[in-house]
Amino acid sequence: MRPIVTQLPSAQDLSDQILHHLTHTQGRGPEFATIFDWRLAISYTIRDQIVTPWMRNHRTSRNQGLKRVYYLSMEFLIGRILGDAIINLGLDQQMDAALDILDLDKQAILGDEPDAALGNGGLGRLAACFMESLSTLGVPAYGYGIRYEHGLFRQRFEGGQQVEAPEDWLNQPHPWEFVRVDYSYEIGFKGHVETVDGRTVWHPGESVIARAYDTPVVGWKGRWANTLRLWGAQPTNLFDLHRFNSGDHAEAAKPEALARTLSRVLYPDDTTDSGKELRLKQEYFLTAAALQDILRRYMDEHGDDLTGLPDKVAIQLNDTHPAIAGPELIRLLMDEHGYGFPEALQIARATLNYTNHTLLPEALERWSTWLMGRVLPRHLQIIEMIDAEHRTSTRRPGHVGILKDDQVLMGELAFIMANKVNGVSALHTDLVRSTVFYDLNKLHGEKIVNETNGVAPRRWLRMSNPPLAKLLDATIGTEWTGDLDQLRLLEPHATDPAFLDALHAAKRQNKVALSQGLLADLGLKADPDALFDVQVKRMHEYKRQLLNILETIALWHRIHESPNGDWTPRLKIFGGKAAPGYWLAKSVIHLINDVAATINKDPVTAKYLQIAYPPNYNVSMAEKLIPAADLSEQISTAGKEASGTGNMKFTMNGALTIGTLDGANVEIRELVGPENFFLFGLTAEEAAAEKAKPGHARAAIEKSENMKIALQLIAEGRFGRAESYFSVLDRTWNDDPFLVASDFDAYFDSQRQVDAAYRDTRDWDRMAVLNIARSGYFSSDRTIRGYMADIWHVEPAPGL
Ligand code: NBY
Repeated sequence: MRPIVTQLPSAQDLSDQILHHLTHTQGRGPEFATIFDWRLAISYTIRDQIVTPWMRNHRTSRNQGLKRVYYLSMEFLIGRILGDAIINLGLDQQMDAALDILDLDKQAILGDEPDAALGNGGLGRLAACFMESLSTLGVPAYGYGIRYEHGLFRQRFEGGQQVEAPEDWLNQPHPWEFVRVDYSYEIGFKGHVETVDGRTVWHPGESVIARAYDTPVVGWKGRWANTLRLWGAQPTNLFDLHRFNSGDHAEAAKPEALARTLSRVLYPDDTTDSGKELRLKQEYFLTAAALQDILRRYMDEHGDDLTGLPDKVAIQLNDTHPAIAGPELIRLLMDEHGYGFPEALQIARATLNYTNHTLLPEALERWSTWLMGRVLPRHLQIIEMIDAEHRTSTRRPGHVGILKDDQVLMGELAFIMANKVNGVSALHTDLVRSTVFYDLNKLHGEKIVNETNGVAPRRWLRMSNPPLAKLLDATIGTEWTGDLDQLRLLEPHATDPAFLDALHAAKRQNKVALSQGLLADLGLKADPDALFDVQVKRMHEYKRQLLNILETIALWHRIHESPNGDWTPRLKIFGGKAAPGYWLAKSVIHLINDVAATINKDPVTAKYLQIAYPPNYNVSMAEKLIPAADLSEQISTAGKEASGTGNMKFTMNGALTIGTLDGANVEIRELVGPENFFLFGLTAEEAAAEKAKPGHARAAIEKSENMKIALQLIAEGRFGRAESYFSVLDRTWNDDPFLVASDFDAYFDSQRQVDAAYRDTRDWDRMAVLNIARSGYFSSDRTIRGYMADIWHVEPAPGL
């Protein structure tokens, strides 16, 4: 392909175009413009720059008949778009200068953009990083998701307790999307199935229209841009005019109501939902719209013979949420295009792949056959056919299957319908083979592969950490941004005092910014030289925020015992939301906030220990917290965290990790070197054995002075009425399924090693350099290359 010679606009060009959009798109003169008007004008200016490569790439893929990747995900946790787009287009300097010309404050402009919070946590953020890396690598791809009107709820604290409020990002114009009224598909639900002349016909009882909203996703250096296509639901008939005119206004609006609820709100549970009909409908809505779109595009480009589909189409199912894609693709091939079941099955299986993100039994999706049969009657029939075929062909009639105890097991369905199944870290993939899919793996030995997660270095390093990015550019050049392995070039600098000083200064700059911003807003006076110890992620028992706060309490107690001791000053930062119905996680939030309130006003320990829990942790907050962290808390019960991706972001930003041998921690530790990582706790195998011992919790607590003290202080009501956390205490003493007690002493001791290590600033900074230098593996570019080679068998567009 010919080289791309796009001329970057100058600062003056940009400022002219911003003024143009301000006037002609926003309809505002500069003297009246609000920050919002300016942000939109700037966003349109940047969007214009993306549209050119976007359309060119679209033509290339189409004209050359390239194979495409389709990433189906119920979640895309994008966050803000503007800053990332500026960086990827290589326009940061020009834009800074343009904003100077216009006398605008860049941070205020960027900060005005609402987060697109269309995801819960790691799974959704992974999808967003993958979209960026697919574009960076020049792989023709579409992301398919739902255009939720309300993303993940907003969190605030009242009396230390989580209160949820609806998120409302679309109550203002969203400048990044293009609505495609021409790409609309009808999606049916319910109704009945009938066989006419040997052909099966499903007559849905209700239906909605899926309408496409496209957001271009630009990759590094603006060389390629793909489409994130989000579906919004529209009513098939606006309303029943007859009914309306006869005065029955509520009944007349019913079709509209169904449509509006379908894409209204993201389910806020980061494990799994309890079989809600609306959730199943959302999953089918996304999947059915995506598959119709994929088949339409394939037939446009390659004609009506769908047997060649797997040569041009690779579909990735992000967890089981879109796993209805298997039966739906078979349905389309059989009922709409006339293929027989065996052929349809074979085409579908060669096209679909499935990523597993969890081993937690309560998080594995299952739907009652009753609900499935009511909402998707034809699909239930097809699921029964797939199940029967699988039992016959594997000669395991009474064995592993999709249907069990009147339930449809979505993991089994996804597995059986997939060409490849992948785990998201080396350890997790091993556990996928040996636990959840033990039987199926024995039947299909080659199916499971590992693709360790990664994160996009453009957003998570270059954009979010300007002081470090600048230092890296000056030390090893700028190529690391598109080739993160180049961070290795830093290693020789680990012994260079001048470089270590510069690195220390960069980290300190981020800590000062956090102290003067977010932390000051919380009413906290943070010492930027204290150790910033950060645990940010969804609130979940297996992630063990409880272990962290109990250790904090024990430490507080120890400081009280010798207030003149040589303690290492520490700021503990927590961030994260609990699913609204997850009572235990919510009482841990309450506990952390109450402990913070007590400890933060204790004059005896003030020099040494503070706690911050800023509410409403989201992508934008992560971009501030991670670059300011010295210590990354990755302390899940071994065997429970599939991978983690926050752990990778911290490592590349020069935080050291305190962690268990879980998920990708294992690989992080191997790569950065065990001597540059604070390891503690039981292994996955030991944890499983420990859990099987009756009375393990009580036995472990009895052995641990520090744990006993922490629990006692809580029970005495030192932080608030003990009854508030009774359920937490009770569970810890009597059940403790995530082994907080068994790992407590190891964690406490490891934290004291952290204290000691942090006092040797030179050596800490040296370890930080080695963490950064060896983190290149955790670029999502590497992950995507793995999927390309092992799963999708696609190439970047020629010339990229
Ligand atoms: O996926 C996370 C894993 O916990 C983490 O270890 C991993 O790094 C990450 C990316 O692979 N899983 C996760 O975030 N899951 C969800 O957010 C989620 C959301 C919804 C539902 C289930 C899981 N659901 O069933 O509705």
